[in-house]
Formats: sequence, structure tokens, C-alpha cells
Amino acid sequence: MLLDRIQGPEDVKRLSGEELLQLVEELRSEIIRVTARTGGHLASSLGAVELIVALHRVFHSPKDRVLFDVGHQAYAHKLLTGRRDRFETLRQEGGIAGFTKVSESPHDAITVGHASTSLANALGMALARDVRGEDHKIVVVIGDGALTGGMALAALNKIGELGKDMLIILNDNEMSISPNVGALNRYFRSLQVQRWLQDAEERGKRVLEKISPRLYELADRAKEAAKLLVHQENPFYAWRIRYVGPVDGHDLKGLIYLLDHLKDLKGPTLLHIVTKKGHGYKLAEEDPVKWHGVGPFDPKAPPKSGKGYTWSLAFGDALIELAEKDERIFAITPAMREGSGLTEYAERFPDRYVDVGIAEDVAVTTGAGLALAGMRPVVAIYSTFLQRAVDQVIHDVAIENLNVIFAIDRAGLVGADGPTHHGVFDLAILRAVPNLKILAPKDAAELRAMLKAALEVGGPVAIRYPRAKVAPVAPGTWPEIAWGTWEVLKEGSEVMILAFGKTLEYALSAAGEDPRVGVVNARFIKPLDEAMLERLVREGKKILTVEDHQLAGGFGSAVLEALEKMGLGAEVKRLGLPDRFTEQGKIESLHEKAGIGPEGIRRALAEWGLALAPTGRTA
Ligand code: HTL
Ligand code: MG
Repeated sequence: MLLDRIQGPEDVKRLSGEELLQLVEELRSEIIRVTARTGGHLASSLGAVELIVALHRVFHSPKDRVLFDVGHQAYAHKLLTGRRDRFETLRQEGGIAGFTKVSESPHDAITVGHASTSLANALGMALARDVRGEDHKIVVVIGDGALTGGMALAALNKIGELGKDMLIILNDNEMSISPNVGALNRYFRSLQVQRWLQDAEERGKRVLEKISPRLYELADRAKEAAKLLVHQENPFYAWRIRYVGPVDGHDLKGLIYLLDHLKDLKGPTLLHIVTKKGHGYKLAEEDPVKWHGVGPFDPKAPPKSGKGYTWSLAFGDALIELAEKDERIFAITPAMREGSGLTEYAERFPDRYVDVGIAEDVAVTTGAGLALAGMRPVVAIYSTFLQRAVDQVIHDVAIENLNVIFAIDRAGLVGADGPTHHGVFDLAILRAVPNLKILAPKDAAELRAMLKAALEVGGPVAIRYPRAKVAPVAPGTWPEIAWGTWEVLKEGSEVMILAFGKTLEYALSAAGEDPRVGVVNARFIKPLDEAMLERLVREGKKILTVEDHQLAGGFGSAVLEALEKMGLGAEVKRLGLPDRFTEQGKIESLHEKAGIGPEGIRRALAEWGLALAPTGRTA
């Protein structure tokens, strides 16, 4: 295999034109082969193979800086920059990351996983380069989805003003995870149509028939086209960013030619390339949404449809039933329709649904606007991405105690996506915000009870649930929940474990049948059930808190603060995630490592002299 000879980008520069094409094929096979075993962002990475080969052919990483936005499309980059040997470990515990990561390779210019950060990073690097009088190139690869983020647009605004030398490659596949949204996106579609029509005029109607994937088959034709394609009228014109495109992003020769010509231009240039998500793998091309991020699969057969019932689906189903009865319900997603379980809702209630793009800040403040206008918005958002909208929660929603419900998905450790995606800061952040209530259901029925209660109680309410399966409940199930109360699942004579969500299972499993150890479903994180806490402490029970969240500022901290406020002395132990970033791995294994799984809970109990047999019975 050619790939065996590629130790680094310099080796890409030695290949012949024929070999380059072969390299592209080999990269695709390798990405499919490994992703089938590890799972990962297959469709995005397949779509960027030609671009990445062209980049390493023309630029000199790591001297030249190549920044990948989100970093989920960069598998070919990993394979070409000395990580072939370790590629098998992609997304595995102890293995290489699914995104670019500075500590992993000098060729990874940024550590990333969240969208829209590349351009501001590039601006910083350009400022540093220029103040030091250095001369390396800066190249940004950003998807059409990532370009919907405010941070990307704001950085472009500044890059244009300062006229920084930089090549920005817009990798446009018309897709975010689901079909992309936004006015810019619409504009790009019209540009493509214009381009095709132009071609048709120039070369006769027959060209239209083969709206050709090989727009630049011949180098001299590319030259012509490159001139032609520098549009005067484009959205970047006002920002003083040179715009070139759109061109075929799977035409390797054409790309190399263009990059070679654009690389020395002064000022910022945006090259718009058009690619197909999943390119070269039929199943992924046909269903890029499903193949955006996949678990392990059989390369010859599509992954088993559906991965069982999840918290996301339980939320989506509940919201549909609520929306049927209450016309004020309005669902908002920042580009995560499928992941948040809103696919069916979006079909059923298209006029009470909005995908704002990869713009969590906009999602939250749009919720504020809807609430001010009398609606009952539900912002469906992953814990990790809510980090992007902290000020919007505080400033736009909480100050006026607006009726916005936050359905916080993927709370806790999320597994193979690793530290950029773990949802382990939401409690620490949200607990500090006045007016905001924070709840965590133990099952799908309780999630429904909480949604209903949140609508009744009003004001901002956050409901957090993990990336996990959950048992479905029958439609029409709408149990009541007494606001602010915890629930004793099992009495214990010596220790009460306070847990919620995912760690509740672990607590129950650790406690087993031992009569000394009880378990409480601490489903209200704010407000806490202070009455129950007081009762437990007055009965002389020791308190063990367990949370799938950072220890700092989390639920255990809230319990300690409440005890201090109530002037109650109690023996308390807290289990949670330590003060460091948790790496990628299998969720349950990461939980055990962090000491919040059943074993960790047993160990903590043992420290109190309560040795339990592995089955949970008294030893
Ligand atoms: N919100 C933020 C701030 N960051 C991320 N990463 C997401 C949500 C979730 N997300 C991805 S990849 C992706 C989203 C929305 C779509 C990106 O679309 P783009 O790239 O057009 O930029 P493409 O996949 O090649 O089409 C991940 O979490 C990996
Ligand atoms: Mg895209």
C-alpha cells in the first residue's frame, strides 16, 4: 500500500499524479475499515479526503498551520501525519482522539470538537505571526454547518477588517448533521445554480447534462475558471474577503492547482468547495444524516436501524404529546434535530419548531424572545453545547425569570467523543444562576412528570438526562411529581446514598440488599429537598453523594452548602469527577475509573466500615 510509505506530509509531495489518486482510494478504505470497528464521524471524514490530500501536497504542515473546524472531518489528516500506526485506536480509551488535538500531534493546530472556533483561532495565530514577522501560511477548513455559528461569523468580520493573510476553505456539503440551515446556506445553493447555468451558457446546453463532478479536469481549464470564479458579488465582498468558487471539492487535480495559485495571495481568501458527505461510500452518500456519526458497523451492511429507545427519544415523544395539548409549546434546536430526538416533532409541528443552526447562544435567546411573546419554548440542547450559551441563560432568560425549559441531553460522560463533548459542567454553571431550577429524572415517566411540572411552575427549568438507553413508557403517561421532593427508593439504617440519573442505577446496584445502605433519588438538584436532607441527618445517617459531573460545584457541593446553611453537622462523602478533564472511552468504564460506578461506591462505603459483598449482600 502507498499509505505504508507515508510517514508525514513531505511524503505526499513525492507522489506522482497517479499515485495521489491511489492514495485517495487507500485513505477512504482505511477510514471505512477502522471506523467500522471504532465508530466515528465517517461521512464528514470521507467527504474531506481529496481536500486533505491536496492541502498536504501544497502546504507545509506543521510550519504552515492547518486548522480544521470541529475537527471531526480530519481522519485523512491523521493518517497522513504520522498516526497511521495508531489509527486503529481511534476514539478508544487511551487511543487517538476523534478530533484534532494539539497534544496529540504537531500537525494538529487546534484542540477542538465544538464548532465555529477555527476562524478566531486563526485570527490569533495570524496576529502572532505578523507581529513576529514570520511568513508561514494559515489555512482554515470550515464546514457550511460550522459557518452558521456566530463565533465564526464574528471572527470573519475581524479577519476581513484587518486583511490578514489566510486561506479559508469552506467545505460545503449542504449538510450540518441534518440539512444545513440559514440565509448564507441558501445563498450558497443559489451560487451553485448560477455557476451551473453559467457553464451551460459558455459551453453549450450539453454541459448541463453532466453537471460535472470534474469541473477542473485540465489544469489550464482550472486557470481560466479560477479567474472567472472570483466573484464580485458575494456575501464576503463587504467583509473584504476575496471569494473564489464554488468548485468541485472531489477533483484532486483541480484542488491542488487552485491551492497552489491561492496560497501566496495577500489578504484573506475564501475558497468555496462543494463536496458530498460520505463521498465514495454508497450507504453514507445515500443517508449522510445516519452516517454522520456512527457506532461500529458491518461495512457491507447498514448499521442496525435504531439503537434502542433513548432518553432523547423519550423527550421527543413526550414533547409531541405536550405540543398536541398546548399550542404555546415551541421547540428549538441548535442543529441537533436527530440527536435531540426531535425528528418526529419537527415533522408534526413544523411551525412550532426552529433549527437555528450551530448557534446555541441564538437558540437560548430565541427561547427568551418566544417566552417574552407568551410562548412556552423548550430549548433542546446537549450539556456540552450549553456551555456556549451561559450568558444567554443568565442575562436573557433568568434575570426576568422567563418561561424557558432547557432539555439538557448528553449530561454526564458521553464516551468516545471525549473531553470536548463530556457534559460535566452544567450543574456547576447552572446552580449559580438565580431563578433557574435543575431537575434530573430517573426514568422516562419521571421525565414526563418533570416536563409537565416545569410548565406549571414556570420560570426557567433545566432537566438533565444522560446519553443512555431508557425504557419507553406508554403514550398518555403523565404522572405527577411533588415539586422539590426527593424520593427514597430504599431505606438504609446507616448510610443514605443520594444519586440521580445514571448514578442512581449504580447506587442501587452497590447497595443491593444490605439493610444498612439506603438509596435516594435526588431528582431535584435545585431546589434541593432540604426537608428530607434534614430528616436523614437528624436520624444520624451518613450521606454519600454520587454524581456524573465534576465534583467542583456539583450536586455534592450543593448538599454541603445546604447542610452548612441549615447548621447541620453530618458525615458526608462525595463521589464525582475529579478536577481534571476526563478522556475518551466507554462510558461505564470511565465511570468506574472515576470511582462513581458500583465498585467505586462500594469502596467508599467500605471506607466507612460497611463492607458489602459484590452482590450487594452484607459481607
Ligand atoms: N454545537 C457545537 C458548538 N459544536 C458541535 N460540534 C455540535 C454542536 C455538534 N456537531 C458536530 S458535527 C456538526 C454538529 C452540529 C455538524 C457540522 O457541520 P459542518 O461539517 O458542515 O461544519 P460536516 O459534518 O462535514 O458537514 C459534532 O459534535 C462532531
Ligand atoms: Mg457540512
